[in-house]
Amino acid sequence: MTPETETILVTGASGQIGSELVPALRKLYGNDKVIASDVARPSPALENSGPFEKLDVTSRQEIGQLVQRYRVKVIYHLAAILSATGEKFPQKAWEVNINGLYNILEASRELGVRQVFCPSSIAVFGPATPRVNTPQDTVLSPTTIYGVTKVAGEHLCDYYVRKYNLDVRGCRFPGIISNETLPGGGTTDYAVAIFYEAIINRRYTCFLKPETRLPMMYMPDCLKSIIELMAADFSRLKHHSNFNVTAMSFSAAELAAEIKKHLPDFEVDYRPDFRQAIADSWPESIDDSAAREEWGWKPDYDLAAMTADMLRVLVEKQRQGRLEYP
Ligand code: AKB
Repeated sequence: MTPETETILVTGASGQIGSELVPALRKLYGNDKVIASDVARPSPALENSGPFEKLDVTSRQEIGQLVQRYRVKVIYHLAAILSATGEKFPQKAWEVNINGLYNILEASRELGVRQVFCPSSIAVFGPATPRVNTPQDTVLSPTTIYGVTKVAGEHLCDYYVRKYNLDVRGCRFPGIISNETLPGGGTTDYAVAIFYEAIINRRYTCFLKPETRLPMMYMPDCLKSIIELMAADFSRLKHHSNFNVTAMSFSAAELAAEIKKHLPDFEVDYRPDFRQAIADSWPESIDDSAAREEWGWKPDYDLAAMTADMLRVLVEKQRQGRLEYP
């Protein structure tokens, strides 16, 4: 567990996970102990609840200055370019995902950071990997640049564990479904957009085929996995930065049918685009038994519970005039 006196830095704090992880960490460790950072402008909620610093993770100097100024001991490194944006801008994906991570690890090694969390992704897998119940330790031959950076990132993190005794941990996240901040530039983003469109327009055009099945997780489980993995006893971990974690798997059509149980007039049509090939290269479901054995991972939300909660929260936001969707 992070000692209460330690300062925590979160990169990519304005993103989908960061915007909910920062409040969760501030609740646990105190507002002033958690420095939120991002290249993008913070939301008022993020800015008003504790320190926020503009940070470009491709600048080693900026990271070093922040770590020194706040005497940072723990870093949650969330800044990344996701799969769909990565295919549009592969050089940028490499720059942010690889050079950014290298800068974070080097600053941590040099400046006495104690612990680092860096998310990985189901994008580490590729067409040659078993697609159903994908094992923890298996073929990693991704076909996207995002996947390539995540495989390299996992190995780099594990190298710092072995070589420098830096405590680096990470999960291979599936698609994350949330109702606070929209995801940006991912292939699994449809599973968030569909809820907003269902509530606002009762119609959604999905960019994946109806039968496309992917592993997914609701944000409360995602936050729980991060916090529990970081608190786990290091000596019990056989893996470090590459834990498979999952909560549910569903196809686009199954998600639409679940939403229809609550909103019977909801209609979906399907117009697959370039993201279909990315989704087709990823597993349908993954085996997270290593995470369960090594640090007690267990999700709380399945498809039915997640759908009911997403609709409850978003409908309430709409009632209060706070439902923001581009
Ligand atoms: C994406 O779709 O790129 C991400 C991921 C699965 O890592 N949500």
